[in-house]
Amino acid sequence: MKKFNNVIVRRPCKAMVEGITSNPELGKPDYELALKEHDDYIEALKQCGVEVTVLEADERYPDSCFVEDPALITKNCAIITNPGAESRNGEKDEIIGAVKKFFKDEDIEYIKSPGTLEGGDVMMVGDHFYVGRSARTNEEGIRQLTEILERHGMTCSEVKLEKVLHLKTGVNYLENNNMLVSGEFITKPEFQKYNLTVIPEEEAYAANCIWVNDTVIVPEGYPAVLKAVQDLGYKTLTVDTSEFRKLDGGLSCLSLRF
Ligand code: CIR
Repeated sequence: MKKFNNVIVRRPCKAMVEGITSNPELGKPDYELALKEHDDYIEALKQCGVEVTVLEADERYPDSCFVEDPALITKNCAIITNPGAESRNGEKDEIIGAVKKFFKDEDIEYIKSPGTLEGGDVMMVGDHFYVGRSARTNEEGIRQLTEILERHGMTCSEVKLEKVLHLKTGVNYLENNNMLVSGEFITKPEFQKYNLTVIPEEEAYAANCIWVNDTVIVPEGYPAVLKAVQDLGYKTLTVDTSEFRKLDGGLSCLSLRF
């Protein structure tokens, strides 16, 4: 099934070495290697049949390659978020130009302060959106998102997060009722209706896989997850994301897919 035609990514900037991390013990990202991994990521997306828009690196925002957070794109509207991380908040103004190439002004919505929201907290399952209440996404942000989605014919429900950074750090939907779950999401009542694949603790990072037009891109180096996804019947591609992992980032964070 071809669902996505377009993807937006932003090149990593040199300042990424100063990006936010909860895992400083992994060390600073190697910028040159990050660029190579980003090239591979773009190539994998192209193999999934999408047109990739590549935005220029923005040195003012160390985490700006994680374009999933300042915007949320749905089939009916685009939503510019209001990132809860202070050093990232300005990224929302820099993604608007790219979004405007695909959406008319009246179809672009905005999350406004005091509401905060980051796209990594939003998981799309058909016309329903699960949104994680996290350190980055607050109650008012969720209220505004719900109102916007309902106005555009979609629905939304909240998932409380206890441990992970973003909702999609630990749970991802692979279409066809298939969902990858790790850690705190394994037992969430709202996910029990899906065909759950439980990700082993030692490969938890790889819960962040992305479905792109019937291919699933899996981070390189997680054999149990790769096999589980292949056993579900998907064609797979792997991309090494080692340098983005050092900043708590994964495959979904690096693109907007629509
Ligand atoms: C941050 O802490 O905001 C970045 N270092 C990582 C963002 C990852 N984005 C995502 O999970 N959607």
